[in-house]
Amino acid sequence: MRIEKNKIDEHNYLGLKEHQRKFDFIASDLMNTKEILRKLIDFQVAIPSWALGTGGTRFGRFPGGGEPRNLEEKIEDIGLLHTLNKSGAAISLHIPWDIPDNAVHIKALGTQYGLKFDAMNSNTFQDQPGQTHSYKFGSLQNVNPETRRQAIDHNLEVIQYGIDLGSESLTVWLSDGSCFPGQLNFRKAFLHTLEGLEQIYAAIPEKWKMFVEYKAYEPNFYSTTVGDWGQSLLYANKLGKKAFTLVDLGHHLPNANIEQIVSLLLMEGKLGGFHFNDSKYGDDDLTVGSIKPYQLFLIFNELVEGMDARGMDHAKDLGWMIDASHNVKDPLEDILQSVEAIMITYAQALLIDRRMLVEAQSNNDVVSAQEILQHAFRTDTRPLVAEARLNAGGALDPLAVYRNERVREKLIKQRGSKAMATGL
Ligand SMILES: [Mn+2]
Repeated sequence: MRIEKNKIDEHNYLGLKEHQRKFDFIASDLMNTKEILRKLIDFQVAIPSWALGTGGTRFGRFPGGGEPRNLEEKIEDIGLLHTLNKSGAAISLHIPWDIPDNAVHIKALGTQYGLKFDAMNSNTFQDQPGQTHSYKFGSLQNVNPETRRQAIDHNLEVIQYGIDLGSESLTVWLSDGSCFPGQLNFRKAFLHTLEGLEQIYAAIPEKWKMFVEYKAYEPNFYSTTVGDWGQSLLYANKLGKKAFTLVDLGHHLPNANIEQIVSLLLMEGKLGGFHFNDSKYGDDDLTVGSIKPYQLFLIFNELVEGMDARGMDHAKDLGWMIDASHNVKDPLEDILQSVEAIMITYAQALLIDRRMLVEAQSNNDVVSAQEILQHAFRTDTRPLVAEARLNAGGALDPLAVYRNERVREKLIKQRGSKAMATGL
């Protein structure tokens, strides 16, 4: 389904006076409102095709109804979200959950909704029906060369789908690892994986980026073969200039200093992409900003500082993607909340007084440094984000429009209460 522009205009008209009051208040304090609004408008986050259905856990899944039944409907849903918030102009596909049987048609459909195809994701963490070799004991690390070959071939196939759709990156996340001491020779597992990644890398088109995503644990609980940013960086450095590390917020051991990781990867020119989510304990895949908003702010602080130091374009030079999905919310509402949290936090990071911060740091003025950061973090940037959205043709309050328009009810009517999206 689509939401007509006049519905959004109606909603904006009703909220405009109150919005203007709030926006004028924050803008009166800023010297560079126009520049901030421009950056907010340009900043786009890719939505993963697997976040459109209710995520399950290994204990069960509770579908909410009206989930997209095919790739076309997934694109339709992401298009609908983008109509509302104008910040999600890209879709990230997962193969084999979303094989584009007719790439020309799928690409054209994306264009109709103003969407591009962001990073392609391969899957060698589960067996597909009819698959010759099992990934039970890993894919690229596997002791059987034929299993490794199969995993490489799958990635080559994913690259080809990406080329057809106009994507420009491949994300490789491997669940490879071991559950028990002695199960694996770490060195051999690493070298096999490197050899496989090299073969995949060789098929990466010149303009593309290859993202090597790491994860501390789960589904393997003793070792993971791409387990942390150090291992990912090792691979990326060995592979070459088109290979980068991808940071997923949920893929660290508890209390890891993710902002420091981000800063150093950026310094090395090896940070390629980012998966947003939030967590309390492990890879919980909760809504962005729902648990640790200050940590998200500190990460954005390093992203903005590090990208500016290298003269990078915030909107284009890193891959921004949401990677979250869970059991209890309407997944589309959840994505609206996640994107909103990202935009609010990005805006806060843009407000940090960099000159004052550098001065405080060079004087070892710890108190001022904290004050400068927290002043930005405690600024309510929601009116800035809403103004940017208004200028871009979106809704002042996307969630309110979504609910007023009874989108979920309409989707259930259209697709049925038992419709289930492919994915986890
Ligand atoms: Mn991820």
